[in-house]
Amino acid sequence: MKNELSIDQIQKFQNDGYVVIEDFLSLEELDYWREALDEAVAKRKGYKMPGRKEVYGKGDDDDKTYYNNVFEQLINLWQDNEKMRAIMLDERLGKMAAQLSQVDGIRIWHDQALIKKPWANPTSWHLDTPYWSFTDRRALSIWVALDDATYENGCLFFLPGTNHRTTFENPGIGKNMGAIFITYQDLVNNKSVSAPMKAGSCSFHNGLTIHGANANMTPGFRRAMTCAYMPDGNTYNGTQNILSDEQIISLRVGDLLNDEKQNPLIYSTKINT
Ligand SMILES: O=C(O)CCC(=O)C(=O)O
Repeated sequence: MKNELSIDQIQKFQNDGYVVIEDFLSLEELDYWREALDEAVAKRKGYKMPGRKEVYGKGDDDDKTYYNNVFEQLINLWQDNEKMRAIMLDERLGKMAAQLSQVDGIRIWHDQALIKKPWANPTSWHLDTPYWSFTDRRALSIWVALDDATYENGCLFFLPGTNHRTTFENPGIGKNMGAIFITYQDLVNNKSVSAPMKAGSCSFHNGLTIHGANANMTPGFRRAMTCAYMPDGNTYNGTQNILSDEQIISLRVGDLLNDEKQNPLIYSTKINT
């Protein structure tokens, strides 16, 4: 795994709100991630999350059939598959996320497999952090290509630097590709940058960087394994997102989100010296 970051990569992430790392995984690691994904997806039997069909705040477009054909979205596979658990709890990933976002500690918010099936809809321009149950401009995600991600099958696109200009207002992933520019009219002329990736390459993006993906115009699959990271020390903001009904009942706005079973601390400068 190419887990050592250069100063330039950190700087690029800070400036542009994303960075691509080519050939992040070795061929053996890529095989292992794919195996983990296949096993974990098969075990889920269509459930989006352990024990739950829906995710609060996702797919809230009226037309669920449209959203369901943007990608197959399976969340927190680390919680019910040993291989995926080993992958996601790897402190090297946590250290990269901490270095890029310049924080002392990193917790998993949630992992997710995002599988664009043949002929899938595009992923409209959106932000991530506003979906989540905490409010932090430094939150970020890793996105690992498990198939070649191409212009034809749905590679990612970013609007560089928008992480410095967006707020927590988010129209979400709906049918209107450009809905976000109704909210952020001042960003409508920004140039987008594509991020085609070979299988095994990855990107990190800040959750407030505007990003999206092409439709899948092919009969093949575009599989990606991703993980959203929460800087340690964050508190509950009243949004349910991936939290269970039981957790919501016991949480008060302002409570620390530090449940190791839900949001494990995978790297901290205080522990990993
Ligand atoms: O894979 C996609 O189509 C979109 C990915 C995305 O929005 C994300 O990882 O935050």
